[in-house]
Amino acid sequence: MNTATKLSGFVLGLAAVFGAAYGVGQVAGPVAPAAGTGHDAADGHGDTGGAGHGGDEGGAAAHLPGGLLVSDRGYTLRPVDAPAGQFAFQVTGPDGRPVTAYDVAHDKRMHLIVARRDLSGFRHVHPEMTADGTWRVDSPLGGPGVWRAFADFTPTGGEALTLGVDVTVPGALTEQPLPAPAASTTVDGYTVTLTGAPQPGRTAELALTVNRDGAPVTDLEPYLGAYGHLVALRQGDLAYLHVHPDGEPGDGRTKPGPEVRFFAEVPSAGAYRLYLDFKHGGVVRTAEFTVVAGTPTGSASPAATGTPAARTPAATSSPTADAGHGAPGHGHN
Ligand SMILES: [Cu+2]
Repeated sequence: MNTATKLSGFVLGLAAVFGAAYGVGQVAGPVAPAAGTGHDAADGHGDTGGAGHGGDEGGAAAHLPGGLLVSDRGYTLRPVDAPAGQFAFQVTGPDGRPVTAYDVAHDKRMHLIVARRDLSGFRHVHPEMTADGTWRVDSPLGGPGVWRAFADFTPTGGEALTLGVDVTVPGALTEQPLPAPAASTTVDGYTVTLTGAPQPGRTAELALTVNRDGAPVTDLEPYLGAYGHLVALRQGDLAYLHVHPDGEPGDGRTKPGPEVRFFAEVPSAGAYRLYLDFKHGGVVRTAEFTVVAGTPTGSASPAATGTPAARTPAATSSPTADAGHGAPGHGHN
C-alpha cells in the first residue's frame, strides 16, 4: 500500500489526478498535453511531487489515466454471465484467480461506475460480492449502446486501481450529443452551479454550489464519507478521473453545503463530462456538467485558477476555449 498517496487524495484533495494512486507526477506522460503546456506541467509536478511514485513497476500503464485498461498490474476486469437485469463481474489477480480481499475506500470495497460511450447514462453503484469473488448488482446499464464499466477498487495488499471494460447492450442506438458547456444544471429541483474550470497540467479549484428552490442547501448529507463525489470522463476515450473534495464531514472545517470544493487536474485539453453525486433528504442525485479544459495561454498567472473568471473559458484570449463551442479543443494539434 502506498498510504501517503491515499492520504494525499483523502485529505488534501489531490486525488484530482487521473489514476490518483499513481501519483501526480506521472499524469503528463503519453497523454499529450496541449501545445505550450510543458512549462506549466512542470510546475504542477513540482507542487505535488511528493504525492508518490508507487506505480513505477507498472511500466507505461503507470502513466495512463485511470479506466483505460481492462488489465493492469496483473489485475483484470472480467464481466461474467448474469441473469437478465443483473450485471456481474470478477476481478482476477496476478495468480489468475478471482480476487476476494479488497480494502474499503470511500466506505465501499467496490465502486462500479458506468457511462455510455457517448457520455450519457452515468450511474455509480455498489455491487455485493459473493464468496467466490463475483460482484453482482442490479444492472445500471440504461439502454442500447456501448457502455464503459469502471471498477474502482483497492485489492488488499495492492494499489488502488480503476479498470474499464466495454459492455454492449443490443438494440437501436441513438447517440446523444454531448451537452454544451454550462455553468449550472438542474436535477430533481436542485440547481447546481459550477465555478472554476479544469486546466490541463495544473491543479484548478472547482466549486459546486447546491441550491434548492433558490435557497442554498446547507444540510447536505455525507455520502461515502464526503459531501460530494465527482467523477470526470474525457470525451473520446472516457479516461476516468475520480475527484474527492477538499475536506470531509466532521473535520471541523468542512460545511455541509451549499458549496463543495474540489481540486482537479486534467491531463489534456478537451471536453470532459463531470458527474457530481450528492446526497440530500436521503436521496443521492447526480448533477452533470460539460466542461472544456482549454489550452493554457502560457502566461504564468496561476492566480486565475479558481477565480470567477475561470468559470468562463471564453473570457480568456484562447479561441480554442470558447465556452459556447461545445467541441473539444480544436487547435489542439
Ligand atoms: Cu462508489
